Amino acid sequence: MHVELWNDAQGSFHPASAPDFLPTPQLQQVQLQRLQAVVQRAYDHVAVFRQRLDERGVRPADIKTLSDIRRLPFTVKTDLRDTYPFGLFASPMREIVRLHASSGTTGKPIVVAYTRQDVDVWAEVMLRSFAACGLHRGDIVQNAYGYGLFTGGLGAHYGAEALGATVIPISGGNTDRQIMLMKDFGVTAICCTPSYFIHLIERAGEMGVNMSELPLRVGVFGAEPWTDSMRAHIQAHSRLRAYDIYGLSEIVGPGVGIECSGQNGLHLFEDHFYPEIINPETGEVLPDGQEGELVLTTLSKQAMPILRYRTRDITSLLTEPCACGRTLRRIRRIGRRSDDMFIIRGINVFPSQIESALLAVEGTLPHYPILLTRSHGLDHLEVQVEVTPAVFSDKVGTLETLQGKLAHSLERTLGLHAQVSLVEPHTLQRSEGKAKRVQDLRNIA
Ligand code: DLL
Repeated sequence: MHVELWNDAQGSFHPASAPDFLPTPQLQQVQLQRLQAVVQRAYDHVAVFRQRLDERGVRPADIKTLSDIRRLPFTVKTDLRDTYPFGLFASPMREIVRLHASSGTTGKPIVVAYTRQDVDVWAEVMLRSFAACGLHRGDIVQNAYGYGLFTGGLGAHYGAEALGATVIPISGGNTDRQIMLMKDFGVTAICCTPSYFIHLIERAGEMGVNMSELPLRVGVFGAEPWTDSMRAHIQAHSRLRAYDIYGLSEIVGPGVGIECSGQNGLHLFEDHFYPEIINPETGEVLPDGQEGELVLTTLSKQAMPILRYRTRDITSLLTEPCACGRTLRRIRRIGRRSDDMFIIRGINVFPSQIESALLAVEGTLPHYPILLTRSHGLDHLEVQVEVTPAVFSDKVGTLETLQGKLAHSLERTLGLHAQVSLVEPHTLQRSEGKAKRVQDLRNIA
């Protein structure tokens, strides 16, 4: 990790000497060198990439400028599914020190891998993220992102440790304990999903703890879309400033981009992740400022380099320079996606996963409206399921058993609890075109 180079004699991190402030021509030089190396690596070690480049008649040596990136093929989520589990790895297993996983579009998760150097780069971008929102040594960081296969917990953990902050690795859940520790340990920063923090505010109120009287200064919130009005709510009910952090497992996890004190767009760590914005319909690259789908290329990943990954997240690249002085380009906050994935309690869910979980149980029909609501800051997922006439005419006990089986199947597939409501045959509205399965009543758009 280069972080040592950016530390002062006391070992404190100095953001000003990090690449965040490189003059653009120098940054572009770094990007080009890394792009050339990563394309070569992907070509040499990953059969899918080699085959796709060969099909287009493109050789790694053809990448002579940054705009040559447009000659490379896109990578999409299903490529990770189709090569499950290890087909995109560019390093042998003995060099891979970590695996994480995230929801795929069907039952199988997508798997991502890191070498020692990848883990260090990840810690570096998370450290730079924390520094951008004003954290430093001496801060006490409560990390309520989930630890485990999800990238949130360990990603934030390593970054906060690299910064030299004190980390409380509490993970998600256990709300009352979160509040007790916040109070007793004098926590100054919290990392979690914004919806969970809203829940924490509410529960604290019930427990007689006034968030505004705690020393909390900074919230690092992400993993799901949230609006400026949610930010206003959070900042009005606590003393902290709420910062938006963005990332995705396929690229690294959290730490792809973060807001600075300007809270006006997220700086991308583009010395490691190269951004483009495309028209999601045509794939055409759009000029800066125009809204479209964010495409990212990993510039330094060893274990799993990804070329031009279509994130499905809709945003635009902001062109004006930022008052903070960072030269890293910014993206507008992400409010929606171009596919049907939704995020509930930080967990990514595709309707297709719900379908396969339901159809794995006998006695249901493939009509299943999905209802998302929020109460007391907590997201709630309800799936209505139409049962077959045969099951319906059966005894009440049969319906209850079926309901239990469906809930269990959903929980196993999605990793979260869903309420299952059974309805009579032929009562749910049939769609006449593309089924709009998800009704999101959480007021976050
Ligand atoms: O959610 C990584 C992460 C952890 C980011 C903690 C921030 C904090 P995945 O589970 O792979 O990774 O989900 C990635 O979540 O493509 C977006 O659609 C959405 N997402 C993540 N951060 C934000 C954000 C992590 N700040 C998917 N705003 C991404 C809006 C976000 N959407």
